[in-house]
Amino acid sequence: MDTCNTSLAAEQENTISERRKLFETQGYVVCRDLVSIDLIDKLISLYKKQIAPSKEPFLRQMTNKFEPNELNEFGYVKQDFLDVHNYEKFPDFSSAVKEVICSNEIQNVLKQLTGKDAFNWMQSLLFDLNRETIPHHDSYYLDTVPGGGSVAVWIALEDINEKAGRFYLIPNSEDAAIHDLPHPLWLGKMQEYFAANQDKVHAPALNKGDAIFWRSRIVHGAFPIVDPSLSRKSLTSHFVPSDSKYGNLFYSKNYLELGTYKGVKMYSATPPNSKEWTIIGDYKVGQ
Ligand SMILES: O=C(O)CCC(=O)C(=O)O
Ligand SMILES: [Fe+2]
Repeated sequence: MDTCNTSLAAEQENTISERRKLFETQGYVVCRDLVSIDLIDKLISLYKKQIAPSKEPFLRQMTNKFEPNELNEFGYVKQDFLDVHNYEKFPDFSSAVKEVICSNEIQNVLKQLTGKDAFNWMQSLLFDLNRETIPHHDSYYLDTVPGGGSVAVWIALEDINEKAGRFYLIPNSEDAAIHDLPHPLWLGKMQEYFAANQDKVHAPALNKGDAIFWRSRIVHGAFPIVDPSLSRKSLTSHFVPSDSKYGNLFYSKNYLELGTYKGVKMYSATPPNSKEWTIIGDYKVGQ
């Protein structure tokens, strides 16, 4: 368990300091067999029993709205699930998410990679299907203030078939951090950067329990679906060091504190059981 590998060179085991160096230079590390399969099985079983068949509206990152599930012809939910750690009506499911994210395995790697003692868990996002995420970096949306300090993790909840469309990253892509543009223009610049750096794009094959940690300004996304009958179950989470301010390129944000789980401070964009997207205390950087 817990073998963090390089992504570009031959994937060899790394010491903690080598991992940290890779995270700093390349901007991400792939960690094989990091998360307990038992914890993932529990999470997926609750997802299949309680969440996928539910008629409840769930908060979606893509639309910032609460919407009921839409299933594709193979029975997979098309939309994303935002802040799955904050499902008050499904406490067992949310606990299973917390068990994964607050596990020593995840929390220790966060600390090892950054040298920070503690992290605030700002967001979680579960996918049943590949959403074909377009190239972007997270700092535009979510980061420390000043930026560059947040860390994200992507966890494979099943063996990911290449034809489901893999998650990819571009090593050393901080030079793409095109700031202060309106969203559509910025996304266009991200697409251009992706097209110009095709040869560098890295989409590691990931199996259930593997995880990738990346820094907030690393460009990433997901390749298109080749075989629509395949699911692509993943769980991501975003963290800021507890000694940092939270926000993004434009704002500091005061998210809602949800309490602590296994010593990890949890936050969410919305109060539990709300029916509307709520922005809590957004204010401009410097005000
Ligand atoms: O899983 C994906 O396709 C993208 C997830 C992502 O970009 C994120 O969580 O920051
Ligand atoms: Fe992202």
